[in-house]
Amino acid sequence: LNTFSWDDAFLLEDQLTEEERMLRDAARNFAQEKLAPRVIEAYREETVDTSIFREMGEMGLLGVTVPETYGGLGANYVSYGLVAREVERVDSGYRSMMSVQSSLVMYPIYAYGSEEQRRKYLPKLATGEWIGCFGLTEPDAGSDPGGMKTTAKRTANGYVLNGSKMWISNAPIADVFVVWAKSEEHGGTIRGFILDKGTKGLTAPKVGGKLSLRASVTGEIVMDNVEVGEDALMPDIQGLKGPFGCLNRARYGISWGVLGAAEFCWHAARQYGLDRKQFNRPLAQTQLFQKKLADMQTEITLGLQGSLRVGRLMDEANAAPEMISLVKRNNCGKALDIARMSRDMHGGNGIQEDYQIMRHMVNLETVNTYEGTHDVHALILGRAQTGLQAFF
Ligand code: TGC
Ligand code: FAD
Repeated sequence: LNTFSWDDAFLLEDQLTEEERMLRDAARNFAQEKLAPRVIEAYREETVDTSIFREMGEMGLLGVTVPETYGGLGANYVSYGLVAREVERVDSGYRSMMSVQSSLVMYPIYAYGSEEQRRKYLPKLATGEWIGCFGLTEPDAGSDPGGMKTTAKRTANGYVLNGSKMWISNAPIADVFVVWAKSEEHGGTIRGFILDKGTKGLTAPKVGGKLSLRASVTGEIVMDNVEVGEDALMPDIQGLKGPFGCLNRARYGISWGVLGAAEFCWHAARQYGLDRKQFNRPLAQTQLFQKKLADMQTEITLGLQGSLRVGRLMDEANAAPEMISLVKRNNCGKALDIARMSRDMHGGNGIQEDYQIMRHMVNLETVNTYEGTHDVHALILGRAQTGLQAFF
């Protein structure tokens, strides 16, 4: 029998290809060298550093799965997940910036857009020269996006959009806005539009007062008679399956990402327990402490295997949305539990910014809520196994 690697219990490493490991290592080095040194201050001061997009673009971390013809990396979904894990090991907000750009802006333009739209937007989004955002949620339509009020009405040359979106990552700094609206011309069906910053009537004020995800900026999108040409409509998608198709990819990436944050909290708790003595022995030499470490190790190991399995199925085009709900829900909930446990195991130091645990913990509160709350994913899984839908 083999020796046991405490931090890679099921030998995930052996299940990756050489290419996947190389990209993962590059993402890890980038995250540790470029992102980690600035995150504590960025979080405290709630400042968003837009140069991060260009730096991520240079590293090839934007649009990992988008074909190279459009500036992407043309890599697989397992690679995308591995990148999310490395970025979120530093901060969920940085992963959010990366995953909105990749899965919620570049993916729909690639999958649903016209050739002109792909050529116009994707290369600049891939380099990070342009920043994108994704507007689905509204003040009165969160878990139930089908209840959105934003409308698109036909004009002689295109469409006029009215409505407002709420809680939109990257919106205040965005150049490109992918927004979803009910189109009168299409009988009230939801359609996707690409809006450019600076269009008359389009504004994106910042949402203030956030106590979570402070290194990533969040805003509203206000559309007051925003007139666009026909070329703003993404031609190849209709209905809620448009935004959900993007969310499948982002939710999958999150399932890996949160485990990066959880691993940070677990490793820190282990080290803290080895270093700190109380009652004349290391904290790590107590049964309760070891039980908590074992729980963390178990959940992270199982969660990573789950995400890897779903990633491989995505790469074979054999994944179902419910599989993604399962790993998004499980891994977010478990990562949040692990961060809370690690906070506790650090005692008073657990609330101190230098230890970085509390920041991960409060970030994970957001990640457990966005892209479908923990309970909404339970209802998706409940519907899939009973055939009964319990949303309303
Ligand atoms: P439902 O009747 O279930 O479905 C309507 C249509 O959509 C299709 N569909 C999907 N297609 C692809 N992938 C999926 N995952 C899909 N889920 C549903 C479905 O087949 C149907 O198609 P058709 O052709 O028959 O019309 O719709 P519902 O209104 O009953 O949905 C209920 C529910 C709760 C499942 C859904 O609304 C939901 O998932 N709610 C959660 C909302 C959400 O996740 N919002 C995320 C906003 S974006 C965000 O948070 C970004 S944060 C990013 C960051 O910073 O990292
Ligand atoms: P609600 O839907 O009002 O839910 C409140 C509570 O009720 C939750 O616990 C929920 O689980 C529960 N609940 C809801 N319906 C049911 C039901 N039928 N049965 C039982 N319980 C139910 N959205 C975007 O479009 N783009 C973005 O870029 C984006 N970024 C975000 C960034 C941040 C920092 C945050 C906080 C949110 C972001 N969101 C974004 C919005 C996010 O997706 C929503 O907050 C989320 O979908 C939940 O919607 P809600 O906040 O309206 O909560």
